[in-house]
Amino acid sequence: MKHLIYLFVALLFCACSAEQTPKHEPQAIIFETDMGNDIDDAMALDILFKNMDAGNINLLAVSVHKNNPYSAEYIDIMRHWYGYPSLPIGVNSACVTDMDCVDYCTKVARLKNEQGEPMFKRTANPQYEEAVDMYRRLLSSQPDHSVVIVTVGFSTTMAQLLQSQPDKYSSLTGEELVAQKVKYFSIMAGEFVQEDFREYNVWNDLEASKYFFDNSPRPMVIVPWTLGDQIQYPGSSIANDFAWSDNPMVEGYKAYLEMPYDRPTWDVISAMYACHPDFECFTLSDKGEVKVVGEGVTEWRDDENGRYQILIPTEEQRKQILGYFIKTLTTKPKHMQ
Ligand SMILES: [Ca+2]
Repeated sequence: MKHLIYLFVALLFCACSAEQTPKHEPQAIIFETDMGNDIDDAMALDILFKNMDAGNINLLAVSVHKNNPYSAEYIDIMRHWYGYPSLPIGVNSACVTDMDCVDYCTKVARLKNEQGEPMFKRTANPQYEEAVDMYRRLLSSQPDHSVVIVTVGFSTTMAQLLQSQPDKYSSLTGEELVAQKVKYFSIMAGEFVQEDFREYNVWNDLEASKYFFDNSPRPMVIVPWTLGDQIQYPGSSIANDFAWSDNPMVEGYKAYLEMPYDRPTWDVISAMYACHPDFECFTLSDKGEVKVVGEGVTEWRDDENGRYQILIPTEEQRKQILGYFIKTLTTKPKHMQ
């Protein structure tokens, strides 16, 4: 009986769910994404919208640094579908682009329904703000050390933000503004298990990655490549759990690779952590520093005064994280319930 009680208490602590009653004010979050390069960005944005629904977070904006107009259009489709059509979207007209990826954003934007009309609602003639301007505008109006930036693509915009100069929104430089307003970065980047591994988000904009890791004035909680690979979202869930509606995330998943396939959840973990840092589904490494060397290898150095920590959940916690993903992604958005 005693064991059963312990089990119950353990389950209670680890019952991570987007619907859990918020313990505090909604966490302000900005989502920085290379939407379109891999499907985990779309799954991460789903997690953020579901936590908006639950009152856990206040998603201030989405900033996209993939230089393809369909990436912003896909995010626009998602904000309509999840019930947040006025959510600000920022775009970066000075970014690098991986053109070799399978572009599910374009495919989903072009989908038609049985009447031959676009399958998903979107904004007519949308106007998007430049990403760095949007960050400066939003950050300057937020309380000090209050905003979590979930950054799950290249570091292009983050480096540009740190290097930005005073403007009409703030008399502070970008680095000063981030130091004052950002709580921490929840970031998917790098690899610390496999030697000489050049991680995608790091090498695609190498100079920006080096600048960001060297100069960030605020802490980072890092999801490395191996962790994302250890938690695979099951393609069977995509195939079986979403019959209740056409869904842009699901259509993106189906368009990205040949179904059925399981997919690592790199960016999804960074999004979940920002929504639930207090939950006992996560273990953090000791503090340290990260150096980007060569052509995109990330080196870790233990340092008790370091700015960075790596997420290192146990095998049991990884199962709980996957359970959270399946439960949350398959939940209907609040406005459809
Ligand atoms: Ca990404």
